[in-house]
Amino acid sequence: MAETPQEPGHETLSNLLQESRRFPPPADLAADANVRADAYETAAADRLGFWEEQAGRLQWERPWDNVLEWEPPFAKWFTGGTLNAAVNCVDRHVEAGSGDKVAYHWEGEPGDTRTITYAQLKDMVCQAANALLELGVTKGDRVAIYMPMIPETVVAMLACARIGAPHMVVFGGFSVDALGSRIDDSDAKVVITADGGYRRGKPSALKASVDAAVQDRPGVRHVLVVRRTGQDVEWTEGRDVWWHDAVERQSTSHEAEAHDAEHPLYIMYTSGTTAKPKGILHTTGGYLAQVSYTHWAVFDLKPETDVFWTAADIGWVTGHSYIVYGPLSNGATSVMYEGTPDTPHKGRFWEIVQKYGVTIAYMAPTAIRTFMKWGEDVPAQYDLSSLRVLGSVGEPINPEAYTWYRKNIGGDRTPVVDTWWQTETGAIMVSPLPGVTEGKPGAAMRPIPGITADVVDDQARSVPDGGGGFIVVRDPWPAMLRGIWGDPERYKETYWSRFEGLYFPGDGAKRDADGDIWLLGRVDDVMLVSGHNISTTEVESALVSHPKVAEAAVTGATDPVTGQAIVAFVILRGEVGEGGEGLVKELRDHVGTSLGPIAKPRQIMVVPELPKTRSGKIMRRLLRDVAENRSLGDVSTLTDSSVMDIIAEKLPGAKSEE
Ligand code: 6R9
Repeated sequence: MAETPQEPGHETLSNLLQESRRFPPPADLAADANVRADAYETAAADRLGFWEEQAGRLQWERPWDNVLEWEPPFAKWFTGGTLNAAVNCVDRHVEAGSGDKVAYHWEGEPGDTRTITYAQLKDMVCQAANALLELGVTKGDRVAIYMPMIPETVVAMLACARIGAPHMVVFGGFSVDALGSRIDDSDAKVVITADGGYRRGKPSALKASVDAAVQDRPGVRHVLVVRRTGQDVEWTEGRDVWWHDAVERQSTSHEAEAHDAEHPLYIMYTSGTTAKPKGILHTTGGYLAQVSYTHWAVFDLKPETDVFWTAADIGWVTGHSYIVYGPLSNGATSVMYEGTPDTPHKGRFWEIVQKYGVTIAYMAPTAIRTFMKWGEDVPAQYDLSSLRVLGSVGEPINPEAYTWYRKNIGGDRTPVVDTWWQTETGAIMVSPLPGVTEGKPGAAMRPIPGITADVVDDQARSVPDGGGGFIVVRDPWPAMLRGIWGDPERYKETYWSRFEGLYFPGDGAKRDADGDIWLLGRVDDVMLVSGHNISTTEVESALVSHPKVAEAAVTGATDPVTGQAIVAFVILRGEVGEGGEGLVKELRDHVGTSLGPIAKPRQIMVVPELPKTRSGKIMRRLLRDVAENRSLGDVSTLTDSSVMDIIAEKLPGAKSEE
C-alpha cells in the first residue's frame, strides 16, 4: 500500500459516513443490567484491580502472586496462580448442584438433536481425558482437532485443556495442505477428527483429508475418529482409533491437575496476508478471566434464564471464546448448530431460535446480509420474541445491516452489540454494553471496561473527535496473545513495531464527533484515491444502504489518473433481479450522495457471490487480483473457490462509466 500523504492536521483515514440514528438501551434491560455505566470509571481508576476482580469469577487452586508481569511486549497475567480450565467450565458447576442444567442444546444439520447437561459433559470430558492419556498424550503435547460442529469437538477441546495439552483446532473446511502445515508448525502428536460432518445437506469427508495430511507426518502417532456420518473410511491399524472404542469405555472420573495460569491453553492459526499462517498462542488464566467477563458483561448474560447462541464455527476464535470457554465458564446454556443457515430451508436459524427459546444470538455481518438478501418475510414466519440481545462479530457491520437485524430479528426491541476483537486479542475489546450504551448502527463504540484502546494517526498521536486513523491498544489485557508459536520475532514485528509501545491490530478506525469508535476494516484494504485514504467499509456501507443492494465488497485497483480507483462488487437483494446499466449509475450516484464524489466507484459489478473465508470475511485481496487482471493469490481458506471463477467470468463484460 502507498504511504499516506501527511499534511499537518490531515486525517490519516477519511471520515465520510455520517449516521444519526440512535438506539438507547431498553429500560427494563438497563434497570437489571449486569454492568452499569460506573464500571468504566471503576476499571479506569484501578485497571489491574478490576481484572483481579474479574479473575475472581473463576475457581483457582492457588491464588496468583502478581496480577501482571509486563516486559513489553511480553505479558504474563496472574502469575503464580494455578487453575484448570476444564474444571472451571464443567466440574465446578456440577459440584455447585447444576449437574442437570443443560450445557448444550445441540442441533445436527439433518435434524438430529442431543441435549447435554453439565453432568454429562463432565463425564464425557473425563473419559476423553483418560483416553488421551492412554494414547500417550502428556501435558504440553499439542493435539490437532479437525472436526465438524458436534458435541465431541467441545469435549475434545476440554479434555485437552484438562490434561494441559494445548489444542489446535483447524476448520473442518480447510484443505489437506492447510491442515498439514498447521500440524507441522505446532508439531501435533495426535489428531482428533470424525469420519465426516454434514454441510448443505451432504456428508462431507474429514477423515480422508486427515489421512492425506498425516501420511508423510510420522510425528502424528494417533488419529482419534468420531463416527458422525457413518461413511466409509480408510483405516491405518495401530494409528487410527475409533472414539467409541477408545473413549466410551473409560472411567468417568479423572483427577484434574491445576495448571499454571500461563500454561498454554491453545494455538489458533490465522492466515494473515503472507503464506505462512501465524500460530496465535493463548494461555489459561488471563484468557479465561476475560472471556468469562466479556461473555457476562457484553451480552448481559443471566446464566439462570438465558439461552445463548453463537452461530459460528468452533474452528474460528469466536467459537473458542463464545461457544466453549465463555458460556461454559459462566455455567450458561448454549445452542450449538452443526450446519448452514439454508439447510434444509432459509428459515433454519429462526426455527432454532423459536425451538430453543434463544435469548441472546451472536453472528457475523455476512450472515445478516445474507438474511437481508433472502428477505424479511423469512424471519417473520417465526416467533423470535424470546430474543433480548443480539451481537455481531467478524467484520464491520454496515449501518443498514445493523438496523435490519435489530428490526427483523430483534423486533425493534433488542440492543445490537457490535463486538470488535481478533484471534490475537482472545476476547471482546471494543463493544457497546447493552444496558448502558446508546447504540449507533455500525459503531463498536467504546473499549469495554478495563481495556485501553485508542485511535491514533500515523505518528501515534491520539486523533481528536471526528478524526480517522488506526486502532491501537495501549495497555496489556488478560486475554492477549502470548506470542506467535515458535516465532517471538514475528510477534514483535507484526504487532509491536508499527507504533512504539502500542499494540497494532492492523485495523483502520475513526472516532466520531461524540468520541465513539467505528472500525473501518483492515489497513491493507484501505484505498488511496487522489491522495485520500478511503476505507472499503464506508463505501460498502453506502452501497448496502441502497434498497436494492444486499451485500457489497469494495477494493482499490491501480488507476493511471487517481492512483487507485474504487471497484465495487455487489450482490442484489432477492427481489431486484439482474439490475442492468441503469442500476450501476443509480448506485454510483447513491454513493456520491452519501459519501461525496470522491468515493464514487469507477466500476460496479453485479455478482452472485463474494469470496469469503469460513468466518465470513470478504477476501478483498482476491477481488483486487481480479480487478487488476492478475492471477489469484492463495485461495486455500475460501469457503467456496468456484466463486472466483464466476466473478472473473463476469469481469470482461463489466462496463465502467465515464
Ligand atoms: C473475532 C474475529 C479479526 C479481524 C479484525 C477486524 C475484523 C472482527 C469486527 C471486525 C469491525 C467488528 N473484525 N470483528 N471489524 N467490526 N465488530 O473476527 O477474529 O478472525 O481473528 O478476525 O476481523 O478486521 O482485525 P479474527
